[in-house]
Order: sequence, then structure tokens, then C-alpha cells
Amino acid sequence: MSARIDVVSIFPDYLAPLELSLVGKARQRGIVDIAVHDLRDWTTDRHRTVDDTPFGGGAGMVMRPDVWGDALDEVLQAGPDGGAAPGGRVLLVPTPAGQPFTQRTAEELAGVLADGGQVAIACGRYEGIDSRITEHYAARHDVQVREVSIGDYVLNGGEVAALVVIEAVVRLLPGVLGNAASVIEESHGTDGLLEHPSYTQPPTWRDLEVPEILRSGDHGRIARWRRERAVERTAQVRPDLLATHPVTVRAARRGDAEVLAELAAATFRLACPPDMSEEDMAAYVQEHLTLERFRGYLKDGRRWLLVAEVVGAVVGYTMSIMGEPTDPEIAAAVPTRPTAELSKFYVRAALHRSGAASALMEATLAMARERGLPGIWLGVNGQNERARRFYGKHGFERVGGRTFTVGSRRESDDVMYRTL
Ligand code: JEW
Repeated sequence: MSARIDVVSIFPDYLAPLELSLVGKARQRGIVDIAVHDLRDWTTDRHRTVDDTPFGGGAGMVMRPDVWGDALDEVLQAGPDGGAAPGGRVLLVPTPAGQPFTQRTAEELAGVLADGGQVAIACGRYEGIDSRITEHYAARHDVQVREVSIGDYVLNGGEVAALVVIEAVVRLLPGVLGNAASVIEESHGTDGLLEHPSYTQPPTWRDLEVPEILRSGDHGRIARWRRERAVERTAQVRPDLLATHPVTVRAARRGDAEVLAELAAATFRLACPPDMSEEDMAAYVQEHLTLERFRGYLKDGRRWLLVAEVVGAVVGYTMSIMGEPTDPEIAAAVPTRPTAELSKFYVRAALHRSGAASALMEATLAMARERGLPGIWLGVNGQNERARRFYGKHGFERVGGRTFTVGSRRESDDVMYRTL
């Protein structure tokens, strides 16, 4: 027996779930030794008192340091290997004022346990434990004190937090999960991202279908789809998690045609006027944004296509086209030659404001400069206020207008131009 967890609480029965499920099995199998102690065993008075009124006044009660000190002294000299604890000792104190408890914390604690160390968890109640407890044990060289919060909400005591910590840590111990791949998968590739959506049988349930791609058996496309959904979901729900992942921009390759056609179909509607019909949008996508079209674009030496990636998922693209504007209205409005059209500029809706669009714009303009162009132009729908603001921010100015057809509708664009 090496990994040892001690829990001290005035409600030891609160920790009963540690008998169940995966943690219970790990205990039975001798992978982890969990001892739950009743703090009141260390009281000395007739009423088994553990708390008293706070110095300085205020509502509620504070837990006495003398009782806690006696309990923790004893618990911290027992522990694994007849008390030796070669992996070190951690005194973990759940509190709403603690450092955030994260997967990283769980990994560190699992490391301590796997090395034959001890984790002792002090579950407070009332308004918490007299602060001299953490001060005292922090000064002990053989104990590392960690005050942790499992989230920004207030519990009545540390027991539920202890359950959370133990569950997160024990599943990381060697030999606990039958399927070790699922632990490895969690910390690989899609590191720090939220999970992609998952589906199982049946393929149709209450008119809801499992996405076709997941049933295709094409493992490359499935992996790509999952990465895209994970990035999208993370951007929507937890943009803070994406902040640590850089946006990279690269030239699109021949092999990107499929990704680009999918991305184009998914993003085209973002640039359409709000009242445009589904039919008209679908018609445009069918005609102009097909796989064949993108294959052709990628082969065309007069075009340069760039893609923005986050954690290996393509989240946006631009396409620029060298040459004289064919429309005489535009030719008249664009002041310099030679020139190019920034013809497509799309970022997945979830990644707007992620930095992807700005990175794409900078890279696109840099390539235009490399080609010796004095300026570049684009057309943007007159109703697309967000895009016009974005282009304005990046130095584009309105130089004219044009009209064109999407499906059966006449649309009017602003023509914007930027000196390079
Ligand atoms: C949590 C332990 C013990 C952790 C997270 N302390 C304190 C305290 C309490 C209520 C209000 C203000 C302070 C109750 N309490 C705990 C709360 C952990 C204790 C007593 C805890 N939320 N709440 N993440």
C-alpha cells in the first residue's frame, strides 16, 4: 500500500460515497488507502466542542486551532509506509478563498500519491478554520499546504470539495481506469479544450440524426471534425481557455480544398443580409463554394488563399485575386495599379473576436505587399456593418459601390480600398 489520503471532518458520513464506484474499487484493489477521521475524536471537553466565536466579532463561528492541530499532527505523522511518506505530504484545505483547483492540481496531487506521498484534507465547517492552522503547517518543512477552491460558489463546508478532489485525483492513479486511453486522450492534442459532442446508438432518435461524418468510418475526417467542434465549443463557452492557444496563419494547400469548401459553406451566411432567404444562400453555396471550385482556386496562380488555425483546426480563410477589376464601376473606383481583390474573408462565427480575423488580415496584407501591390480592394455588403467596421479598423476606406446578384436577388456592396 502506498498512496494514502486522510480526510478529517466533523461529518465523516458525508464521505460515504468514497466507498462507491471507481474510487471504492480503487480502495478495494489496494491502489489507494483512504482514511476518514472524525475531528471530534480530538476534542477533550464534555461537549466535544470544535468551534468558537470569531475574534474581532462578526456572524458565525470559527473552528478552533487546538482541536485541528491535535488532529492534523496525528494524521500527518501516520500516513503511508508506516509514516515515512516518501512522496511528501500535502495538507489540502478546501476554502472559497483558495487557489482554483484544476486538472493541473489533480495531476500534481496524483504525482505525490503515486510517489508514496500523503494527501491530508482538512474539511472545515461554519466560517472556516482558525487561520493559524494554515500558517502553522505552512511553516513545517515536511508539509506543503494548499488552500484550494473548487469553484466560485459557497458551500457549507469542505466535504463536497474533498469528494471532488479525491475523485479527480484517484482516477489519475496508475491502474485505476480500465481504459487508460481515455486519460491519455484527455491530455493530448485537444489539450485545454472542451470536449467535442459525442453520440451513440441509435443513429436516429426523436428525429435527431448523428452527424453523418461520424458514421463514415473516415478516421482522418472524424478527427478533424471533432477538433473543429472542440475549438468552436471552447470559443463559445470558454474563450478564456483559447487565449493560451495561438492563432497561426499559413498558405492554403491543395489538400485544404475540402476543409475550405466546408468552412465556406458554414460561414457564407455570416456575410449575407439578414433578410436573405435560405434558398438564395443555398443557391450561392451550391454554385460558388463547391469542392471543385476550391480545387480550382487553389491551382490558380493569380489567387492566394490563407487559412487561420487554432489547435490545428481551420477557423477562417481569405482568398485574394491578382488582376484588373472586371467591373468598370470598380475599376474606376480603385485608384492604383496593379491591384488585387480581397475576395473572401471568413472566420467561423464562434471565433469572431478571438484574434483569428486580425491575424488573417495582417497575413493577407503582408502577402499583398510581398507581391509589390500598392493597394488592395474588396466588396462588402452595405448592410454588413460588422464587416465594414472591421475593414475600416484595418485601414480600408470606401471608394465606391457596386451591385451584383446572389441567387435571385440584387445586392449592393460598398467597394473599399486600402493602400499598402
Ligand atoms: C468551502 C470549506 C468550510 C469551497 C468552495 N470557509 C468558509 C466559508 C463558508 C461559507 C462562507 C464563507 C466562508 C463555509 N465553509 C466552506 C466552504 C470550503 C468550507 C466552511 C467552499 N466553495 N465553498 N469552492
